[in-house]
Amino acid sequence: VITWQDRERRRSHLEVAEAALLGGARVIQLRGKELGGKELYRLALGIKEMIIARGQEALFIVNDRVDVALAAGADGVHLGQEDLPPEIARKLVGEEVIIGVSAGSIEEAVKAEAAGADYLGVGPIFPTPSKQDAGLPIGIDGLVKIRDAVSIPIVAIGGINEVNMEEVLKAGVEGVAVISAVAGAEDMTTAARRLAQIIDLHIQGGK
Ligand code: TZP
Ligand code: MG
Repeated sequence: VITWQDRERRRSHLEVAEAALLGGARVIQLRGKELGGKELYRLALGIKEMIIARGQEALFIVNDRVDVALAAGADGVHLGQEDLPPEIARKLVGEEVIIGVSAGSIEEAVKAEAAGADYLGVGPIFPTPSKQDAGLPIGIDGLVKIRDAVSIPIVAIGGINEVNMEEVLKAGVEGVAVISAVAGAEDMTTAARRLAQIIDLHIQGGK
C-alpha cells in the first residue's frame, strides 16, 4: 500500500499506513510528493516505528528520496524514471537496501534490471486516478511482455482494485501496489484486508 494524502487532508500518511498495516499490507511505501525532507523524514520514522511496534514483518519503502530512506533506516527506496539512476543510488545505499524502479515499457524494465534494481514497479496497468503523468495504461498484455523480458520481481501498479486484482495476479507478478483502492476507501483497513485476502487465496490456489 502506498500512502497518499488527499487535497482535503482528510487522511494523513500515517493514518493510511496504520490502516494498511492493520489490514495486512506486506509493504508500505511512503509517497509524499507534496512534502519537504524534514516532514518526510518525520513520517518515515513514524511508519518505521509503527511497523516495529506492531511486530509486523512488513517492509518499508520510501518513494523518490534516497536520502530520506537512508536517514530513516527504511528497507528500501523506490525510484522513478526521473529520479536518481539506480546504479548511482546503489553506490549511496549499498547492497542491503532494496532499490525499486518504475518501468512502463520493456526498454525501461531491461535497463533498470541491468542497472541493479531489485524489483520493478510496472504500470500503469489500468487507468489510474492517482498519478496525472502516469502515461497510457499498458494493460495485462503489456505487463506480461515486461514480465517475460526480465527476471527480477515485478510489482504491478495503476488502477488495481479488488475487482481486477485476480486478473493481475494471474499474469504472474510478485506484488501489487495500490493507492486509491486503500487510501480512497471509506474503510481503509477493511479495503486492505480484502486485497490481502485475494492475494492469499491466489497463492493458496497456486500451490
Ligand atoms: N505509478 C504508476 S500508477 C501510480 C503510480 C504511483 C498510481 C497508482 O495509484 P492507484 O490509485 O492505485 O491507481
Ligand atoms: Mg519518483
